[in-house]
Amino acid sequence: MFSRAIVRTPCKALVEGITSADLGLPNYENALRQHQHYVEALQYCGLDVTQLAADESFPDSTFVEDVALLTPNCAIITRPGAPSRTGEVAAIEPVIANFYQNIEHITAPGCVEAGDIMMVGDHFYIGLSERTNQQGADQLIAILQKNDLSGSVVSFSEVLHLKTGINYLEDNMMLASGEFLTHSDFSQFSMREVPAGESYAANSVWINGKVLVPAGHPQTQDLIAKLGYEVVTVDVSEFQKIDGGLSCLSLRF
Ligand code: CIR
Repeated sequence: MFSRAIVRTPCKALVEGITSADLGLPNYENALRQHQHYVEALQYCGLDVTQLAADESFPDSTFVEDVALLTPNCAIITRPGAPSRTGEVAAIEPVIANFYQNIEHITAPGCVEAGDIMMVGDHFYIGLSERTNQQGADQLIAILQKNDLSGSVVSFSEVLHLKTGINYLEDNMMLASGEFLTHSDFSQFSMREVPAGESYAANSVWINGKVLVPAGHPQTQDLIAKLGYEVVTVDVSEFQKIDGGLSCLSLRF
């Protein structure tokens, strides 16, 4: 169960965020509105939300998930692999220090973005991507082991971050699309396939027995509801325009 979340208000420079999508530029006013609804959805899931002020120095700074991994035993400040995002960590550490005494760090030449990390109980799957390298994963696994947790690396090629394509819905269930459906690292889990045309909804988020699902993905909403979860839909279409999903907009702990 989670009790808290940290989010950061989108900045006006959001329109300059890194993107591979062909969906046009985000509209700032809409992004602000959608972000506020996202905060309300987190609160509805029982989380006490700390909302940080917009940081104009970093266009992608609203995607706070990538800059830290918050576990029950320790916090780990990552080292984003995107050069324009590396500096985001300095602003998040003092915030995390309000909640954690045990703070560890990924250091050069290691790179990790926590969108590549999926928690399954005490184990953390670490995707190797263009943003997370082997050195970063090795450092992270050593830190996890020191803190009575474990980690393992996952190779993939089709998406930006690991959690762009697969997310744990608890109770041994994975919600997945594409290459992850048949990935040998996840063969022990019960796979739930994201319906065709809705792959963006693979990034749905389990929070305290409810599941946040991006609006506009009715078949995925239906699938998750049939699994017995209360579905909470949130429109994050402005963030999708710059490759952001539901999970990246918060740190949950
Ligand atoms: C980026 O490319 O870094 C941002 N535009 C999107 C980050 C999305 N984060 C995530 O999936 N965890």
